[in-house]
Amino acid sequence: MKQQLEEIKQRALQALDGASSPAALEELRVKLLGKKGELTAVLKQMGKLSAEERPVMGQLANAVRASIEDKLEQRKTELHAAALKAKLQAETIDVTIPGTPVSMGHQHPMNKALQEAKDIFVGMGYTVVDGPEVELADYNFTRLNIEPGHPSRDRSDTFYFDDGDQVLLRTQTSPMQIRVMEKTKPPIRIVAPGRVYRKDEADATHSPMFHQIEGLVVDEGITMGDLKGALETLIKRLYGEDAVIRFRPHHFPFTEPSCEVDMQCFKCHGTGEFDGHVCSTCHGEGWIELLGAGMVHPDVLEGCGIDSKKYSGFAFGIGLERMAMGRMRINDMRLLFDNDVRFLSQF
Ligand code: 2NM
Repeated sequence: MKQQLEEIKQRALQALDGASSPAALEELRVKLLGKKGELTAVLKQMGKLSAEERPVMGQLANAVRASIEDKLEQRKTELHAAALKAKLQAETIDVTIPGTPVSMGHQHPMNKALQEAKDIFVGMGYTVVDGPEVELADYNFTRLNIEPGHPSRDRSDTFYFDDGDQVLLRTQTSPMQIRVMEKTKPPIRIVAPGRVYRKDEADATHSPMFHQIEGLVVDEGITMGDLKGALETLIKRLYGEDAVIRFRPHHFPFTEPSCEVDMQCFKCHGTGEFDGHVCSTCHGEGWIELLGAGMVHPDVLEGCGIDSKKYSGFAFGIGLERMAMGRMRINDMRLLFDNDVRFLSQF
């Protein structure tokens, strides 16, 4: 019986060494250690042994079982490692193959125009201020000298939230200038960029939401000369040193005197004609309107607690869409709001 056991062990270890798959290992385990296995068969003969022999053989049988189990475990580990190695080799990744490109986004042209304008003003010593888009009629109209009944207050022009026409979507960013003037002592030098809202039908030149950047300078001795210098600097930095501009008298309730500033058309150079046709950029005018400006009305200053005998100031308002369209040769304002990537990716 001892010999039988030794033989089983030798054959078992050899067979296990030769097993080349987990399935073959399992088959061997059943064959060697299972209920109908070889070892069990030998153990069943233990009853025939003498009392002295029985424990000796029992020990030996257990030792044989243990070495077969150890071998099984060892082969299992080896086969698993080999399978993993083969899998890793088969799945080698070529890291030099170009990947799927990720398309990069970029700033919206309106944001670029806004950033450009802000940079120019910051370079001239202005501070950028930000404020609410939902405003009080008091800040948006009354304190800007826009009296009750003025057409711009009409419900057909302005978005109101309440029946009393007191809360609205700001129609310009000048309420921010009022907020700054009532809280800050001169000297004041600010620009207020942001969204403004008017009940305009959307067409090639209008949108019910658009962007403005409004500026305000208040100090002792500020004159129309300062206004002209600041705006000329802005326009030349935006459109180039050879930009030709003109100041034309105008009227705003919040400034006196007031003006509008035009730039000579960059396409027809002021002639109003291009290729024998009416110039499409300036519609034959020869000039392109850029902005409105003026000396802050003394009543507006006084309304904010600023002594109009000691201080004076200038203010201006620029439509950013118009500016961006001029700078980037865009001919339809709606393109700026459509968010069509085919358009946006050109900038
Ligand atoms: C414009 C044109 C002219 C303006 C005036 C003020 C304030 F608050 F100081 F009175 N802020 N902005 C102003 C002046 C705005 O936009 C076309």
